[in-house]
Amino acid sequence: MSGALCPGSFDPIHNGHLDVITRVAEQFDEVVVTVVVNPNKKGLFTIDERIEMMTEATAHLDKVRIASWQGLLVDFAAQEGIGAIVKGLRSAADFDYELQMAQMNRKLTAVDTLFVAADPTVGYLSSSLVKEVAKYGGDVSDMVPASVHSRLLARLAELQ
Ligand code: COD
Repeated sequence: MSGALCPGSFDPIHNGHLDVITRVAEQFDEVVVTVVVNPNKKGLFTIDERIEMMTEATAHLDKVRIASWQGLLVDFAAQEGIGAIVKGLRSAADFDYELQMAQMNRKLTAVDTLFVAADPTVGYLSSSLVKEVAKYGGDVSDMVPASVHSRLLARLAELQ
């Protein structure tokens, strides 16, 4: 069985992430979507909340499993017996950042990184922009799954 890792912060998952995950699931037998824990960065949502939202948003995708990991991603790939990391690319800026990580990961182990070009309908999305727009009252309801939207509005209201 060939598997792929789709890693990220997913704080929170948005429709650009979901598009990439859906397309990767069409190409691989199993996709392990991995919330990477960064202990130095406090997100808007806890890791458990992110996992819950991602589990709900991908419930219709049979081949997708949600996991979390703290540490080097290549160690998680080795633990899972997975040889491919798949990332979405929105721009040349993403490419510059991702290429360096892909080469480092290749140097550390034999893992390959594959890139999926963002769909033009959702390629402008990032978790930070979605949070910023929602914080100032902008409508992000068609940028995130419905359950994420309600949790996002509730969390922002709590913080006010
Ligand atoms: N359309 C398509 N793809 C998108 C979109 C969009 N609108 N938005 C984001 N993406 C892609 C991103 O390019 C990325 O590939 C993925 O979705 C996740 O995005 P984010 O923003 O949730 O996550 P990032 O970029 O913060 O995640 C970075 C990682 C956590 C994956 C990275 O830091 C990592 O691998 N850390 C583990 C520690 C490690 O191994 N460090 C050494 C690296 S060499």
